[in-house]
Amino acid sequence: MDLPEAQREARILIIDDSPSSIRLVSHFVRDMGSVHFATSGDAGLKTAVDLLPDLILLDMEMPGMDGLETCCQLKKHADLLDVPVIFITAHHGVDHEVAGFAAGAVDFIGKPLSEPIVRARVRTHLTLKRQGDTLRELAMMDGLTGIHNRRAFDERIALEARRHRRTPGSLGLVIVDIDHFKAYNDFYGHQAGDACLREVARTIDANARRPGEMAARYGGEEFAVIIPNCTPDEVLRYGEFLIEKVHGLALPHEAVGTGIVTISVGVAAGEPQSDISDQQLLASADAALYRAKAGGRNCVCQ
Ligand code: GH3
Ligand code: MG
Ligand code: MG
Ligand code: MG
Ligand code: MG
Repeated sequence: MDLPEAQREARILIIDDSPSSIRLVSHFVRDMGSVHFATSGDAGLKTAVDLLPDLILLDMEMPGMDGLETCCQLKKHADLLDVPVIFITAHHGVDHEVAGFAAGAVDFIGKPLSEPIVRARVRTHLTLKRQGDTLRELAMMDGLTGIHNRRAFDERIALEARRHRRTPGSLGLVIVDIDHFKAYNDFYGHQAGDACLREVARTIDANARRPGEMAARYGGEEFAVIIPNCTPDEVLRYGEFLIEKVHGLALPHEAVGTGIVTISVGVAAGEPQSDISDQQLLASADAALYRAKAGGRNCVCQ
């Protein structure tokens, strides 16, 4: 899981048709993050989608698409919904401000611009944005292992199952369960059990880094991996690959015959463009995992 999203340098986007206004505002916020700009609503929208800024300073009065319309368009993008927009305007008046807030803005700064006011407001909204980002990340992270949690997994698998119905290529799902983990806890103690879970989680997560893939802690000692665009053969081989990786850790497990920690894996793949639901895919991988356990563990079934 890529965590330090909330720790990186802030990105500030200024959308304004006046170059002198852009120069002035850029100067005010020069040390508060990387500063980017666009000189029209259209260009600003495109830049915002690519850049995913942490804050947008938006001029109200622009030829073509004005600030209000630009703000409405920005808020239609799921990826930009949480990006604070501050209006900069020479127009004062209640109606004007109310319209701005209704369009999704978080704040207003009136012209003529004062450097301390611009800096104070930008700082406040960047702090709030960072706090929001941190909370969103924490809400999706498993506290023990640091990888994605069940909530993140549930959201992603539902999204992938929907996407899968419209696109070619099959959708692969892998469920991993540590073998004889109760015996591990009984033998080594719960703290050692936690450390073992972290090791296995790190290994699975490190091997689910291609675009679109996601590893998550699904439950106690169970993990799930989503692999988009993956044939049944490929997902089976991926399951074997994970078994080898965990085997390669050679974590001692003296309470069992193998002498080391092993995993059992169940895999499933939704046929291309079939309308299999996330629940069906899960049930199928779960049944496969059950067969892997019944078949002696330390193996993968489909
Ligand atoms: P099997 O090979 O059939 O999967 O056997 P198992 O012992 O692994 O399965 P079982 O479901 O009987 O036990 C799972 C164990 O995982 C029991 C539970 O205490 C342990 N466990 C679940 N979550 C945690 C955790 O967060 N930390 C630790 N240390 N143990 C956990
Ligand atoms: Mg203007
Ligand atoms: Mg289990
Ligand atoms: Mg069990
Ligand atoms: Mg187990």
